Amino acid sequence: MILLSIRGITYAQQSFYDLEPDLDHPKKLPFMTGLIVWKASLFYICEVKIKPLHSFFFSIKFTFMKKSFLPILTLTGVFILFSLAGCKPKNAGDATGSDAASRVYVPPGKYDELYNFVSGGFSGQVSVYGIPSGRLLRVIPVFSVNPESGYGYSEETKPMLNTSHGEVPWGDQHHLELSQTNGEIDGRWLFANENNTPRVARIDLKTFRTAEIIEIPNSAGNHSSPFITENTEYVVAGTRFSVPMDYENGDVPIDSYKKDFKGTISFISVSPKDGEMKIAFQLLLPGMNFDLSHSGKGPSSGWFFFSTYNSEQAHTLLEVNASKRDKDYILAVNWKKAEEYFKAGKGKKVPVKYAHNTYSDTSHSATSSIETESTIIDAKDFPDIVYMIPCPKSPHGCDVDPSGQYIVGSGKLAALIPVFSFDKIQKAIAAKDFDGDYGGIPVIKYESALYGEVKKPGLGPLHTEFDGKGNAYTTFFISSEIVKWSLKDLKVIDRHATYYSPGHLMIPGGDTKKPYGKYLIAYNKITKDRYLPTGPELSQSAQLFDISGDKMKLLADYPSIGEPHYAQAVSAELISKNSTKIFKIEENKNPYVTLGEPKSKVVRNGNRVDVYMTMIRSHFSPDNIEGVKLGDDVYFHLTNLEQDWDVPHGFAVKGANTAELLVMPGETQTLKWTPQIAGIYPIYCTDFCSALHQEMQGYVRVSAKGSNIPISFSLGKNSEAADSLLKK
Ligand code: RUQ
Ligand code: CUA
Repeated sequence: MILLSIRGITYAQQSFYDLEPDLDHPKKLPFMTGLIVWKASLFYICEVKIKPLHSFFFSIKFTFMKKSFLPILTLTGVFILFSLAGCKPKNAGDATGSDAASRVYVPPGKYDELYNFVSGGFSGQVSVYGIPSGRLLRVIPVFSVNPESGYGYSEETKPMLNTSHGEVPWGDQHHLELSQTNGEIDGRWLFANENNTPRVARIDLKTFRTAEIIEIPNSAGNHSSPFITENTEYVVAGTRFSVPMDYENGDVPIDSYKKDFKGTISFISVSPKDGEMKIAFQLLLPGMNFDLSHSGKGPSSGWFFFSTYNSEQAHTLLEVNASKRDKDYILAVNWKKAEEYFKAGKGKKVPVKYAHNTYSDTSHSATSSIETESTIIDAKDFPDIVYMIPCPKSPHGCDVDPSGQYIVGSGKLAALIPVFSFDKIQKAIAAKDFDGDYGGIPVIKYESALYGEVKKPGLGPLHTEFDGKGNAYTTFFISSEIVKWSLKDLKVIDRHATYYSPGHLMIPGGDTKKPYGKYLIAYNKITKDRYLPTGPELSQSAQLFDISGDKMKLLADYPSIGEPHYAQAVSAELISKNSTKIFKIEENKNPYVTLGEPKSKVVRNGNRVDVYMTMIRSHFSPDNIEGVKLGDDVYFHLTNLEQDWDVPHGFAVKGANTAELLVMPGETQTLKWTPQIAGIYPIYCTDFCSALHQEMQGYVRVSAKGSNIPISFSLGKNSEAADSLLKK
């Protein structure tokens, strides 16, 4: 009942809170009134109807209802009210016209203007779209095994998914950041975070493949990541969940949160030459949730900003307990200073265990090694590294404008958007204009850091990007809209509905010094009625807007893969000119490469059988193999001898429970196969590679254990019966 009361009050409170900013937004008034009636009725059900009955039956029933139905009911209510209140434009589907169609039309055979890299959320992958067409160009496997390419299945790629917890085959990928030089996208690498088992990946944009994955120790739920500094000196990784540190005993009661749980922000250095990542140092911070971040630029270069929530340090029912305080914090981190301390040996070395995996395009294999040490810099011992700035109501997005002067914090439950000024932050620090400390870290006075507030912007601000023309665009989850406002006077200029509930948004280069303010894409969490129904699961959706004029214009909708969070986009030219077409066969250093058909062979070593097999249009060599026995582990090492762009060959063998392979020109990949039943096993190519692709096949004979059939292999050696038929 206490819980219900809290819930009821939170709803009621929230409703009034929500209403406040919108009183002078007449269109929203009926909607807001409806919302309040709706929430009040929930409150009524909770408090008035159920409380007097107070029966065991009802509390059970309500507990169940609360868990499973309440959010759905609320959501349904919001949607009903949306349509009742007419918040949704009359003809949402017709909001675009033929002009919009021509703006996104890319004629057959023509290229898109931009590459758009989109995080896959719970799919663990990254997808690549062409903009403005919205055509899906590729899904890049990163943190999840991928049946399309054999990533995570082939012997060569398995180590990429190794962690200190063993192999993790499915991750949760939220944010992406393209590498930068002087605050501008340089087209070399794409960084991706994994939340669940904290990791950061680097994708090579020559090959569109994951080149490196580094695990983050002393972290859990790596959410404020992988944001980068202006010259890609560092990629950061801030823990979402505070936890006991890996180097301390973690077997503690959960309610010892305040005492034992800590947060960290890791600075991963990136080698300017080849991009290789290394955890340089980790900042130790008070226990709370770290959410998002962005680096400074221009005047604020050398600084990094992070949003945090749960400064209440709650460890249960966070939806209520972490929303109690009026303000949480934005962290301003002087990373240059921290780096100085680190280089001067001021950090503390601690024992940890984390995996570092790299993929080589010459050996065509990954290696995984376990690192055992990390350097901790305890922020409270160094008073000039970290400062906290109060920010209303559980901030989520933490975005820095192209000039590097303004830092925007988006409080999920706030009725306004605070914009902080870097100059004012510096002045406040110099004048020690503090309001006490939080866990030993100085708290700058809100007013002293504040540039101004965007008043009555909308409901549920989440993320902000910039167009480079003095405007900011913020997504509003609850009121389902994008709001354009001016950085100069913080006035709202335009608003446009999205369908529905946008999370992140992206303007190409929108978080760099040089945004390309022509397009904006909103990534919506809920699609409901936007596409043909596909059973209980509906796809998330992207919406492309033209922002070149004063008013935003909706151009197109297209479904996305997994759940997109952040995204990046860049002019196609910057990436396409460097795209790898083939791997040179003479540079292939895979230990199991077969350099030419005459070298193909099958070798037995105890119960291990290594098949050195080649592929070229349209046959395998060898394609007949005998002498494999039950109890053998067979390793098919496939080398694709092609040296032509876009001619991969596939490989499949019946009954293989380690998937299949897709091998690129000049590459070697290995499939491990442990046959379970004696008999004849066809093998074949799975990728339609030539007119005679269906002929690209062969057989493997598997004999009983202890049989004395010797290993033999051949290509083109037909039986006499078959050859005599040929002669006829
Ligand atoms: S999040 S919808 Cu994982 Cu970046 Cu804000
Ligand atoms: Cu090779 Cu089909």
